[in-house]
Amino acid sequence: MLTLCGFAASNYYNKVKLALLEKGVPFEESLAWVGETDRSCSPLGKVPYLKTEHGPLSESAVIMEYLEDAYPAVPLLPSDAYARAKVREVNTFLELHLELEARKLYPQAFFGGQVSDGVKQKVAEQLGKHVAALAQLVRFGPFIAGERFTLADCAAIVHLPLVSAATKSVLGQDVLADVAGVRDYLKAMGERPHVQRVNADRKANALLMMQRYAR
Ligand SMILES: N[C@@H](CCC(=O)N[C@@H](CS)C(=O)NCC(=O)O)C(=O)O
Repeated sequence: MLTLCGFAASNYYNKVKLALLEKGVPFEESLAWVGETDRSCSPLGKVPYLKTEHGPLSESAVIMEYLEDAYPAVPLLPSDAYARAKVREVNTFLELHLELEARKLYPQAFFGGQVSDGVKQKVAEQLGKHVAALAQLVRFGPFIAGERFTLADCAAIVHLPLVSAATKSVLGQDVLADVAGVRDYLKAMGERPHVQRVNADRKANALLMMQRYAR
């Protein structure tokens, strides 16, 4: 049995959890807060990490690819090589160019910290360019990379709401507000039963996390 380790308020944890649920792969969850992770499984102490019968795996993108290879029955990538690459392209823009950039705002958006004006200005500039680039790639047809639910949807569903919330809160403007189709897409994805489970668990875990920080 696979064990997904981390905490359900984490977007990267939830991306993998959603992939496991959508693929119908049985798994258990094991709560590991940042600072309490098993470094023999996750060398940088990041979550999520996955315990498999063969040993541990860290880095969510690697875990997603492993799940595709090891559990191909319900694929989250198309079979054609170019189509697979196009899904990975959308995924890379979402994670590398949007989420990682917006993440610089999270200390102020979600953790009561402060981000300097210099950082805010740089992030706003970068996200302006990167969001326009992503808009060129997304399909919403009805899924983010086309006709099928893929691993790029797992990423979009967990990352896009955070990018919106962080930029709205810290920059005063949701950088995704003008991207046609995002709002309807997220609404439609939110109706999927597995997304609803992930979101319910996320909310419960976020409360727990706040209580921990308040101690
Ligand atoms: N590249 C990593 C990023 C994961 C990540 O940043 N996780 C956050 C929680 S959402 C974390 O563990 N942060 C603690 C840290 O970076 O030390 C992945 O895709 O798994």
